[in-house]
Amino acid sequence: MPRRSPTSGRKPWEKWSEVTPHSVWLDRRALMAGGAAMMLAPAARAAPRDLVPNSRKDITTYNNFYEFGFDKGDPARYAGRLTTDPWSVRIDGLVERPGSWPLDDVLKGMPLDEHITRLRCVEAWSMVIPWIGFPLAELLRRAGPRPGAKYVAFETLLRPEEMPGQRRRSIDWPYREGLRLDEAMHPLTLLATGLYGAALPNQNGAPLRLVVPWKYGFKSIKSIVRITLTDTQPVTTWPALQPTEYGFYANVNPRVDHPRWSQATERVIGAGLFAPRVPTEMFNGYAEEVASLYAGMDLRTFY
Ligand SMILES: Nc1nc2c(c(=O)[nH]1)N[C@H]1C(S)=C(S)[C@@H](COP(=O)(O)O)O[C@H]1N2
Ligand SMILES: [Mo]
Repeated sequence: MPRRSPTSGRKPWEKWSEVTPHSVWLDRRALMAGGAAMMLAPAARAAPRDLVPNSRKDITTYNNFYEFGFDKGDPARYAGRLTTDPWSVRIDGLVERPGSWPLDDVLKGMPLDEHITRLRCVEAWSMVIPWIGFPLAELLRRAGPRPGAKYVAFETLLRPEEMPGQRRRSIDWPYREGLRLDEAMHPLTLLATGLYGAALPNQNGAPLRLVVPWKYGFKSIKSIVRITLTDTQPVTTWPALQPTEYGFYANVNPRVDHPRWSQATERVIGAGLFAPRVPTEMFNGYAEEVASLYAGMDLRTFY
């Protein structure tokens, strides 16, 4: 079983320094079921379905990160060149304490923990990823949302010299995302700095990326440099590009199909060539935790 390492003299994401091989997870899960490993228990509650993480290889070689190309293998091939240190994050808009901070200062005091979550891409494939991260709410509380704040907007780094995909103008760079403030404050909404007990690989959005487990994967914006609190719904990359195909909310919903394909089932990455597709769950299996956020909304149209 992996041991918790001393944190002194280490980068925050190295708190969980032992890389945990896939097989060890099964043992750890059995232990947690027995209540013997509370110290290691993931803070994010498990979705109803079995949460055995995908292999590190699956997670780091099958990616969407269009700044590095459209092919699933492009991010692993090209993102290594991205300079992620130094890195700073600007927090502005409707906050009491706006400013720009080096990443180390952003992470100072944040409760880094392991969170095993499902990721369901709008393209109808899925994986399970053992993140290292902390609730976005912690950082927002530190910044102090002002009374008028209703939404949170996020921006990815704009650096075409290191991001070859940004030299194509097919997308209005930088990649942008957004959440309603209550979604952003929900304890399942994370900022991740690592996975599998090590620093986040560049292809997964180093050094800081969003994780919103109940929404389609495109909401989980990578390599964040700016977080802005606003009073109006922010313009976000995919709905701006294809408003008939993608919406701002993008909650996983097996009953609302994409105009060009069904969302009722998904292909589980790593399950093998002949594995059957599995049913997609409402809110990606997190309905119990998040459905109340959408009380009264027509979920057939708010996709
Ligand atoms: N900046 C940025 N963030 C992004 C993307 C992207 O192209 N650029 N792709 C999104 C999509 S479509 C998905 S499914 C997830 C994939 O995350 P992963 O590669 O870590 O599995 O990242 C999301 N975040
Ligand atoms: Mo995606």
